[in-house]
Order: sequence, then C-alpha cells, then structure tokens
Amino acid sequence: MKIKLILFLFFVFLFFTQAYGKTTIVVEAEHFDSITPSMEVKEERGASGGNSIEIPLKKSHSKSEVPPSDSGYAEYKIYIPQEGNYQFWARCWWYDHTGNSFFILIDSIAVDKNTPYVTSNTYKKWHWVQGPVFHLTRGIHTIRIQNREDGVRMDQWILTTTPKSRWEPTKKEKETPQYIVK
Ligand SMILES: [Ca+2]
Repeated sequence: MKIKLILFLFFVFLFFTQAYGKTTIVVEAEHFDSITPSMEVKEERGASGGNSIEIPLKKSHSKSEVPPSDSGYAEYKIYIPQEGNYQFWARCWWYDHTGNSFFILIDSIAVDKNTPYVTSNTYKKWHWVQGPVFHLTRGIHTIRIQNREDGVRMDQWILTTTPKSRWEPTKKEKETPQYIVK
C-alpha cells in the first residue's frame, strides 16, 4: 500500500514538473551550429567564455537607419523540452544608435517587415537586452541571429519560460549544453 502511494506521488510530481516546470536555456553565442559572414567570432575579454559573435563595424558606418549590407548570421539547433511561451534575452554590446540590433529568426530564413529583433539604447557596454516572446512547441528548433546593423556583438542568449516580471538576467549565465543539439 505504501509503495502504491509513493508511486502515485512520484507520478503526480512527474506530471507537474512536465506540465508546469520552468525551463531556462542558456547558449554561448559562439557555440553556433553554423556561421556565415559577415557574422564572425570575436575574442572578447568582457564576454563569457572569452568569445562573442559580431557584425564588425563598417568603415562607412551609417549615421541613419539603412538595410543590412549582407545576411550574415549564426544559427543554432535547440531542443525545447516543453511547449510554452519563451522570453528571449541576449547579452549584447552595441556601438551606437545605428548599430544596436540583431534579427532573431525562429525556424525561418526569410527576413521581412515582421521579423523580430533585439535592440536597446545602452552603448559600448555589455548588458542584457530583452527580446520578443516566442511560442515554441516541444522538439528541435532552429534559432538564427542575423545581421540587421553593423557594430554589434552578442555574448550569450537565453530562452526561458519564466516571464520578465519574475526574473531577468543581470550577469553572465552558465550555459545549459543539454539543450544544444549537436
Ligand atoms: Ca560568449
């Protein structure tokens, strides 16, 4: 009888952790599955793991908003363990107000006017930037970080089921390799 009760409680626990458990996925930006220029790896003292990805500053860096000069990107394959709404965060370094964004594409390669991106107005300093919320199903998804402007760097990124009202990153986070598909 006692064993039945323990088993019952165990399955109740499993059900709740599956249905309501929190998931936070942390990825070093330099641990991509593939990368295409002009996106490149940049050694960075201030970055977690000593590396970031960047769209290098162009000599003719524009002072106004212009379309990206190429579709350079880094792409990641991630295992999502439970369906839900995931808040995207990225630890970024921006050059200025026309070098302060990356496109974020989920299971897509086509940029259009509705493609989400991350941006903020803190320059020349590593900081966490709040991105969009994505609804993701359980299984493998492709995350693409793509050129939107030059003079931008990314150190780490996060997908978490914990909403911003409950938690936001403030420091370098520990990578969760169990969610990165090799
Ligand atoms: Ca890094």
